[in-house]
This record gives sequence, C-alpha cells and structure tokens, in this order.
Amino acid sequence: MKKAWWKESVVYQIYPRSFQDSNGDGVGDLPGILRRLDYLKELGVDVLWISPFYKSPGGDNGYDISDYQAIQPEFGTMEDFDRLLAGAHARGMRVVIDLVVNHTSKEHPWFIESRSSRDNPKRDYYIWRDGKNGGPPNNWGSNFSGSAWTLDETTGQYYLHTFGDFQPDLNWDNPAVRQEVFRMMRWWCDKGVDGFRMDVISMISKTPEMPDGERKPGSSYGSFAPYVVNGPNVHAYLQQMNREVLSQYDLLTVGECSGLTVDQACRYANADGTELTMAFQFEHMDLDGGESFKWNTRKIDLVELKALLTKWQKGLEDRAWNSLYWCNHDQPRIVSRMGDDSTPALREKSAKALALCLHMMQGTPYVYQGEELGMTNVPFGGLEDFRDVESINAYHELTANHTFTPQRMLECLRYKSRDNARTPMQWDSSAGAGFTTGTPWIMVNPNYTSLNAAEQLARPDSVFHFYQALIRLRHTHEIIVYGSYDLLLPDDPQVYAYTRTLNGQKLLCVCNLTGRPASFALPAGFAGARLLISVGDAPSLDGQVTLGPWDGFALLQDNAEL
Ligand code: TEU
Ligand code: CA
Repeated sequence: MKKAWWKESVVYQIYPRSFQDSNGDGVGDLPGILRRLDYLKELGVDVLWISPFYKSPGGDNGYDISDYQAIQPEFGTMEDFDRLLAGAHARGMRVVIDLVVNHTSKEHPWFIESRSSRDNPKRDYYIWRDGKNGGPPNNWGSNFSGSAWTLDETTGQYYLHTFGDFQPDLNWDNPAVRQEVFRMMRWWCDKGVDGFRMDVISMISKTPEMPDGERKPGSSYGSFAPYVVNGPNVHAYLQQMNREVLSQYDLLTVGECSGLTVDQACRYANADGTELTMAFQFEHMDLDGGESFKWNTRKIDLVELKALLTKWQKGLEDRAWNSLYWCNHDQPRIVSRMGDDSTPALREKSAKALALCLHMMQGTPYVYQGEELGMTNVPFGGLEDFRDVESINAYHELTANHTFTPQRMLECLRYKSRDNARTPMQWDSSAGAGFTTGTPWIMVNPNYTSLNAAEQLARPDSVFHFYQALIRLRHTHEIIVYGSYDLLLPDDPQVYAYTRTLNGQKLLCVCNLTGRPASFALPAGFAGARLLISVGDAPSLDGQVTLGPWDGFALLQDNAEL
C-alpha cells in the first residue's frame, strides 16, 4: 500500500465558537485556539481541522459564508489566523480548513448581485427556477425543514437551498463558479494551509431536470437525495479541482459525503489520487436513524455496527482510504450515545472502550474537541436552551404537523441535537469552565466541575491519557496504520473483536461494548503476545478471557505464523 502522511495522522477537529474564548465575549475565537496549541501538542495529534471562521452572518455557526477570504470579526483577524497557522506549524502540526462551497450565505456579494435581476452577470452563480402552480418548482424539502426553494420577490423566481433559506446553493454547472472557488482555494493553499474538509461536497452537482422527490410517509416534502447526492457531474468537478488546485500542493482532503456508499467512496477517495484523499461516510451515524430521520432515542445495534464498519474496512482496502470518527460538530456525544454516562467510572471506561475500538482500525482517526475527555450530552431544558438552526426548525415543523408532541420532540433533541457537541470545551472547574470569563453563547454542561481537561491532565488513568496513548501507538506501529483488517465473531452481541495483519505481525483488538460482563476465547496464535493497551485491568491471556463491563485490550504478536 502507498504510504502517505495523511494516512499516518490523527486529526483533531476544533469548532472555534466553542473551543476557547480569549476576550470574554462568550464566543470562542482564533487567539483562543492559539493559546491551546500546547494542549493539542501534548495530546499528540498531527492535524487540526478548524471548522469555519470566515465572514458569516452566523445563521449556521459559520457554515453560511459571506466572504471566503475574510475572518468573521468575532473570531479575530487574518493576522490571528496567520499566527495560528505559524504556531501550529512550529509545533509540527498541520492545519486543515473547512471548505463550504455547496452554498454561500445569502449575504455573499455573489448572491446579492445574482438576485438583483434576471440578467445580472452573476444570475447563473446560483440555481433559479420559475415556480409551478403558484408554488415552488418542485416538492423538495430542505435539510433544515420547510421547502428547499424560496421565492425572491425582486425577480419573481425561486432559488434552491438544500439547507437553510439563508444558504443558497451555488450552481457548479457554471464554469465561472468553479473558477472562483478554485482561485479562492489556491489563495489559502498559498498561505500555507495543509488541506480542506469539504462540506457536503457530494451534493454540488444537481440533476438539471429536478423532478419531484419521493415523499416520506407523514412528510409534506419530497427527498432531493436521488437528484442531488452523488449527482451527475460531481466526480468530473472534483477531478477538475484536483487537476487545477489539489494536485499542485501536498494536502489532506476529506469530503463530507452524506449518502456515501462504498462504491462511491472508491471514486471520491480513489487510491490513484485523482479526486480526494478520503471521505466521511455517514452510515454508522445513521444506524439509529430510521423513518423519522434522526429524531428518536433508539440505540445502535452492535451486531449491525460491526457488519457495517467491516463492510467499510474491507470495501476500501487498497482501493480508497477510510476516515474513522464517532464524533463531530453535527453528532451527539458518543459516550452518551453508545457508551454509558450514568456514573463517572462507567463514563470513563465506556469512552475508552469506544476509542480503542475505533483507533485500532484502518483509516485516519478524527477526534472531536472534548471527545478526548469523554465529554457527554448536555442536560438541556426547553427549546430556549438550544441554538442550532436544524434543531429549532425541526422542533417547529415536527410539532406543528403533529409528528411529535413538544415533550417528545424535546426528548429527541436532548438525545440527538447537534448542540450536544457544541457546548463549550471544558478546560477546568472555574466558572465558565475556563472557556470564557463572560457569558457563553450556549450553556456550559454543568458536569464541567468534575469533567474537565485540568483534572484529566493531572490524572494518569484519565480518558485524555488514554487517547494520548492510542495516538502514540498509531505513531509507533505501522500495523495500526496499514495492516489489513478482519472481523472476528460477527454475531457476538457484546464483543467487538478484530485483527490487523501486516508483514508477519498480527494485532488483536477486543472490546466489550456493553455494561455486562462478557467472555472471549483467545484465538490460536496470540499466546505470549504483547499487551499494547487495555481498558480495565490487564486481561489474563489464557484460553478464555473474561471481560468486565467496557473492558478492552489490544495485543501484538510479532512472529505471527497465522
Ligand atoms: O453538514 C451536512 C449534513 O449532512 C448535516 O446537515 C447533517 O445531515 C446533519 O447535521 C445531521 O443532523 C454540513 C455541516 O457539517 C453542518 O454543520 C452544516 O450545518 C451543513 O453542512 C450545512 O453547511
Ligand atoms: Ca471571543
């Protein structure tokens, strides 16, 4: 397998609004991140992915950009960004920035021009259509509730927005749009950034006919997915981007690809390097979705999860490259979702077991801020505690059409809302959690008094030090990066066990992903193997291994004759 730095890296995602406030206005900022670089270096991560900090009205916390080459003042200045980039580079860490080019803000000068008249030169930068029968051009629903079309009175036409009505979709079929985006990307690359995380990049190419979509039972809108996700020209456009921009630099590029299949991933992230270096798939995060999209409180089934992740591990082997993640700014906290946050001891054990299970796989691991502490979901009260546009819009739509009672919808939000990931980073036990001296823009999780970085840095058996150890192992054992993966015990409802194999070495990773004791028969060939790491006490490695709740371990056999 071809070696590459981005295969050997661990990425840390920073959501700037919630990471570190430096001036007491309650909003995290770039100087705040700069101040925490030594913490990140101590954790040992190689790459920082920083979510949007560009000029933006902030309707979707920066995923609605009005100037791609300017910094939103509440996050700082361009000089702050330059200092941050230099500070990361000086510590041997790379910086990947968010590229949000499926849509802009409706305050972007391109859109302001585009909407001004039907014959404006920038009209075709966006997707405009005539209405039909006094309504929108088709029945598509937006990802953030309501129609995906909004009528613009000035010209009497509708514009497409697959997300909020303040996020008009760019028209990638227009070559001028592609050139504008490529020019902007080169500008950041020339500044020295090390890559891009590409927001919903699988949605940039739309089927021009735009027929009505299939309606889910109980919904008044149809799905745009078959006509938008992995659309007709997406690969041609990414190949052009690769030729004209990406291939001119040495970058990590990760496409956020909702609706990704294994076959599609092998195109987006193909090993020949003609598109991106890797992609985010969503299937494991959708396992507890279902009919009501994500709004439920269902649990992920472990046997299904194992089959699914194994499909990705085997399906991409030698053909593409996986990204590994449990958490990001759009997902609830994994320890509350798949682990057990009911007591501090169980919280720490389950956070570690989940981390071990993911970090021994093939692919590039992503750690989302606070995950390395085992940060949990948040005891939000009523709707007034939420800030996320997706959550608030969904609440209004789904209670108004009686899909859910207000009480049930709030339960679903408390379990699944993106805001669970967006409360301030818990640095220490002082008021404001060390995040801010002012009033935070969203509530701090009250468990910060005991669950925080300062406490964990001082305690050798903390979740922080466990993540640090996992990252170190990846840096010192090629087998963890490049070894091939094989699942053991596909039907075991408690234990996730798999091997990795490389050049006569074999690694075994075993995790009890339940709160009940389990037992595991050590496969032949691992007698006398070296223990790399364990959750819970070191297991006794003879024949039948007993695993306590959330116990796990990884073994390395050097001369595996297997
Ligand atoms: O997310 C895209 C996306 O697919 C999400 O809307 C996802 O379906 C949802 O969050 C799951 O609940 C990206 C960004 O990561 C997200 O923060 C933005 O809101 C969105 O694009 C629009 O830019
Ligand atoms: Ca601030």
